[in-house]
Amino acid sequence: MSSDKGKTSSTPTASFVVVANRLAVDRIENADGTTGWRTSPGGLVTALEPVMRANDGAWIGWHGAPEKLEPFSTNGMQLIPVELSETEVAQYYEGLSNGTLWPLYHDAIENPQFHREWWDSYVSVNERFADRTAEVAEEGAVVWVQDYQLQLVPAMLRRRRPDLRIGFFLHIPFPPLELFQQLPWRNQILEGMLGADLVGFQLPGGAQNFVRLVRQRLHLQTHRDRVRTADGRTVLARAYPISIDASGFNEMAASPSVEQRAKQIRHDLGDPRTIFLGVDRLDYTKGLRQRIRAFGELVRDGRLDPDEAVLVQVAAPSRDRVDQYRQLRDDIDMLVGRINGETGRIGRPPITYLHASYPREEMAALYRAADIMVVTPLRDGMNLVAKEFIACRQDDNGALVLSEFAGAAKELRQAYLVNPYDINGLKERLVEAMNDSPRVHARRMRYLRKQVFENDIDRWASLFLEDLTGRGS
Ligand code: GDG
Repeated sequence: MSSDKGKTSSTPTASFVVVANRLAVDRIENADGTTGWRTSPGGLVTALEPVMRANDGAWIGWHGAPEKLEPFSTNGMQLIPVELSETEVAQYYEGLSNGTLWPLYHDAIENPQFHREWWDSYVSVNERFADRTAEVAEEGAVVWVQDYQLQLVPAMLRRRRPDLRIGFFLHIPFPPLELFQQLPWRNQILEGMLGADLVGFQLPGGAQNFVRLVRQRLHLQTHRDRVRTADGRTVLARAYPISIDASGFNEMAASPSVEQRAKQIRHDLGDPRTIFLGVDRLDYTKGLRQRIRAFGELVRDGRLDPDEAVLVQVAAPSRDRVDQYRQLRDDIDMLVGRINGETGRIGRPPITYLHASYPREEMAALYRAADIMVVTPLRDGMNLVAKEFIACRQDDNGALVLSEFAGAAKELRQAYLVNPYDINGLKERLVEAMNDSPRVHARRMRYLRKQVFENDIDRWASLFLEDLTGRGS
């Protein structure tokens, strides 16, 4: 979809700017041995591409590699790399972002760690993102800042550029007061976010937590979803549940090559009656331990016959330099090994565990090949995997088992909802989803597909941008 050899220019400017921790690019090897960069079309890029193209938009972010990279343009989009030193990667990214904020915002499932030098690094990297954005944004530009790594950017940017229209969207849950209050830098974070004109959350609960905190901690006046700031501005705090490029997934899954590959996957698994599927980043929020234990017990207890039911678990490598993630990887390796060792037969392990990342087509083939998708996070801002599975099921068959604690559970009411901490309950739900009739599956799936297709990523982006720019309804 893009070229790696875009033109470079030293100071590109734009009237629409997205600021995110990561630049959506992958490093590629050219035929002549040189390296280049290619945009990687994730959901956010896909949704924003038309807006980007129409406005000659710019995307500012870290390119994820140690070498310095000049700005370049590709497919009507300027890409503006931000450099991070090794120490900053350790302190700002792996430290404060993923060792403090990530666990704290996810119900403190793992202990959040508080280190003052991590915070200092977070502040200075946020300053750098704000500086770079202030250079790139044209007079009166619309700037959309993404996620928990950059919560200070809105206020920093406003100080530099009061002319801008600034939006902020948090992709992960915004925690309840009791948890957020632990944060030694709680007021700074709230003030940082309040630099935006519009602060977006996945769920109304997150927006309400934010408004309550602002009222209690910063003593600002609030009314419903509005906050009156000390400098007399009004900031809106609202929910915009994120979604996926539903028709894109639908089309991909319908293609003959994906259909063929899905058949092949089923065949390679021994053509079992039921394939359970999990797809997650290897993250302790995703409830992998509970899910694998529940499945393992069902096999051990003889309620699932491993000749007829298998679990395929894809766990994409993630943050593997953070201690808690290394520990999780070892735990899961051991758990899967034990279950397969105790209950498998030659050539028939009940669990196929894949610690790897796959191309999107392969993901679509897995979604098509599966019967029961198992999405059981202990806490999740939204969870796109659940929506991707639904978008790939044009035959209205199969079922989704979904955690009550995924943001997606608020919209996907016809999934088989479950409390992932309750292993017995989870086991019952897996069996129920497996045994329900195709008619019941089809009725549920039709509802789920309607929900996902009516509320896709384009709608998400346009609702947010309409509220931010005051255009539309
Ligand atoms: C955060 C929030 C929120 C996974 N493995 C592979 C692969 N994936 C893709 C999936 C999906 C994405 O990664 C994962 O998105 P999720 O939403 O499931 O989870 P997080 O990564 O934790 O995302 C979450 C999201 O932000 C958006 O706001 O929903 O709550 O935590 O798209 O398909 N993609 C490919 N190969 C893999 O092996 N190509």
